[in-house]
Amino acid sequence: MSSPINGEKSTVEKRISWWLEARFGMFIHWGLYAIPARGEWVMYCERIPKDEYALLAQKFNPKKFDADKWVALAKQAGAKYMVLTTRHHDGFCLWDSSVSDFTSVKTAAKRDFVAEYVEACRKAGMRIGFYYSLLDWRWPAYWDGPEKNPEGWKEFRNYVHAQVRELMTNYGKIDILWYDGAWPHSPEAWGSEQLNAMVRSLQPEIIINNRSGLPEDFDTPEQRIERSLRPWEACMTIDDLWWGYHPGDPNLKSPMQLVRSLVKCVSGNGNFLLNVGPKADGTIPPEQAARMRAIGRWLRRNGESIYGAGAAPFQQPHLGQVTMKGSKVYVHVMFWPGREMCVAGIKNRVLKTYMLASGKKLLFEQKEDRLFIRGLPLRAPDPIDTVVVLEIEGEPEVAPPSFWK
Ligand code: FHN
Repeated sequence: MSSPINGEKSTVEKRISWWLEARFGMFIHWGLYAIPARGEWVMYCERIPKDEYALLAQKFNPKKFDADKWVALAKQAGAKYMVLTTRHHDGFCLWDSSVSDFTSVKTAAKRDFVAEYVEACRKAGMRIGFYYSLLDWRWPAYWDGPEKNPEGWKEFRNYVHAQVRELMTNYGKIDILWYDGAWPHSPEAWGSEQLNAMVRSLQPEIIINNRSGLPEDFDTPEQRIERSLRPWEACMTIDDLWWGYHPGDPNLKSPMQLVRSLVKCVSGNGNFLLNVGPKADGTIPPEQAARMRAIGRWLRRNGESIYGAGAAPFQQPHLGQVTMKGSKVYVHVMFWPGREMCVAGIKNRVLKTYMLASGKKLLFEQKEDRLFIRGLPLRAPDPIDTVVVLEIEGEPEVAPPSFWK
């Protein structure tokens, strides 16, 4: 990513460097759909007529909404940025849009939740992301498309561009624009080139995901961890399937699964964006909050192996995942081998080994491309992921296997 001539950081690299360092963000899907509490696609899946669905806005008055509490939870989780659904596919805006009457300011709540979210993030030094759905199920032109309904599409596209302009203009510095919902239309149909040029003119340091139909700054594998040569971020639900609140989806991922997903992302130079779906009253379900806090507890002991870390050439599938930062190799031991561990394939001289969480130094012996670490406890000190640190000499070098010789 650096420019080939003088190693200077490229413009993209400069604006995305904080994000690559951050590694972990909290996604929030919240809106009218939290009232029926059957996920964010309830309007579409249950074919609720838009006028009937719009009645929900008269009931959406979340007295318990407290953005400071959301941000506090993100901090407790160890997240370094947040991404809030400013408008999802149902068209309901959580901000004071001048091009829509279907907003949280002009209906029962009479509140600009985006403004409250931004203020809380800024107060806490939390990086601010806006999710924005290009598609809006309420517009017939979205369903017709530009070919069938060119005039209607033009009006719809102007509405979308106007809303993005509002979000980029009225709330100060925004760090991430997380588009969604471009399908099935082309970036040309959305005017994504012009749209993102406008965004960058208003927010020169913003980073933009790849879901306006253009690659922009980072890729966004969803519900899967898929490494990319470009900057990338895997986004995941905390339960099986739903982003919006859906208590009927009881299969919440365990803290172990969630931490290991974060580690797997970082071991592939990726970020992890984990979603919570607040209730209609604005509170985050306690079972979701508990998992976020569990991640935070692990990160408080092991965050050095995540923040600013990335892939290492020394993968150890028999032990778990490996991340690296500078001269430190972090072996994330998920399959505890017992009192002795063999880390294979490191050609570098190993200077020191120790447990990251406790700092306890470990006895080790290097025999060519095998490193034996001994005197370990019989059971994993941290069943979720015990991190063993290897400090190596020089640039990382992999020793090609030769065990058959
Ligand atoms: O349809 C949306 C879905 O509701 C959710 O917002 C996810 C989050 O990345 N994006 C779309 C599905 O890909």
